Amino acid sequence: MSADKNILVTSPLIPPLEEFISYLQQIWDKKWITNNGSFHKEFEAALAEYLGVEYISVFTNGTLPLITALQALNIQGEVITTPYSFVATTHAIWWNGLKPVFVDIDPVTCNIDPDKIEEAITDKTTAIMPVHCYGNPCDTEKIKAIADKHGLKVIYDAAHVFGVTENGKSVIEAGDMSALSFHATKVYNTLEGGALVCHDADTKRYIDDLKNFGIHGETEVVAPGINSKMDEVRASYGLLNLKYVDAAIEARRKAAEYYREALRGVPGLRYFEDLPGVRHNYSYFPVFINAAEFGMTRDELYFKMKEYKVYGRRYFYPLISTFETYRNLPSAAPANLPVATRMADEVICLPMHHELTEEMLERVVRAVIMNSRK
Ligand code: T4K
Repeated sequence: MSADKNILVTSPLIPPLEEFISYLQQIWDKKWITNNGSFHKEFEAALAEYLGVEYISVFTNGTLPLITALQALNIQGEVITTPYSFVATTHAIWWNGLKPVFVDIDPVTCNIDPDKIEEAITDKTTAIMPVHCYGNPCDTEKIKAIADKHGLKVIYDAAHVFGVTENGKSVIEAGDMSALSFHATKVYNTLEGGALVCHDADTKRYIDDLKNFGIHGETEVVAPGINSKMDEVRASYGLLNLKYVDAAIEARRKAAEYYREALRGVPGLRYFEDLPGVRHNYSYFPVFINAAEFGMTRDELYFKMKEYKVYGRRYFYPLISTFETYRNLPSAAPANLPVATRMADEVICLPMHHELTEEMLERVVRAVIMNSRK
């Protein structure tokens, strides 16, 4: 009985060590360890196929592709975004010397509310950076219509949608570019890593230059790029991990099914159902606590759960717009972001990963229910 064991919010997908060692052996033999090596090339091709996209560039993490996308598209002035995300989304805008403009979210998906985007557009707006939060696809059609009408670029923060499809199509095909994260805490990881998806060979070439200091060929530097190249060790690990990700997503789906069944009808507790036509990846399992109906506040529940050694996380609280760097922006005013403010105050992400056993799931549910009025 593992009653004393901590149940953490996530656990990384790690490939079998023996298989990884055989890949390492090949790297050791070749003595080619970074700068577009053979595993890097093989990994990009395998990823493109797995994700159903044509042009993808791998990076050292998920933040640098966001920063690089803004540079590759020469974005200026103001960028419309969501406050309900990991802080890297807004930091990427800030690192480019651009002004983030926060727009409220939709309570059904926790994604930017497309109906509120147009009122935030000014003559300085050049781009929109939405997030497919928790793996729920944004309303990409509506966002595209607004962007086309106003001549804006769209860069999706696609950190949470690895492998997610909508009506059979990869969600990361939407927009001008999409940035993925392969961090340890994600559905799929390369230790640290990320990628940028674009739509044509010339743009991919330019992105590949930008992630290599802007170097093109041997003697030319086409732009002030950064060093964000993935090394051979991580590329080989990523290649290997692709073999195991489908099984991991299936295990997550079963965990989500268990939670939904066990928590159905708990007063004051809400969770997402699968969206129609979407193949989800179950990257997170957020629940939202209405204190009056549930019987305690989100924070009370969060700390009570810890007493049962169940470690949820309050993703995404506090809102990005409340951090010191951003809180004085006019769009950061809580009155401008009522839905995001409420959701951030109500959310707990329950443990969600591919190794949760039925016994662990039961313990999580018990820790939640014991503290509700049910
Ligand atoms: N955009 C979005 C929407 C994102 O969510 C993220 C990252 C990014 C962009 C940026 O992508 P990257 O540059 O990171 O590739 C984590 C991650 O560091 C971050 O990648 C992630 N989002 C964010 C939502 O969460 P923390 O501070 O919560 O991580 P930490 O260290 O507290 O770990 C959480 C839990 O995971 C631990 O309780 C145990 C488990 N864990 C973690 C690690 C690192 C493990 O079991 N093994 C591990 O190796 O930020």
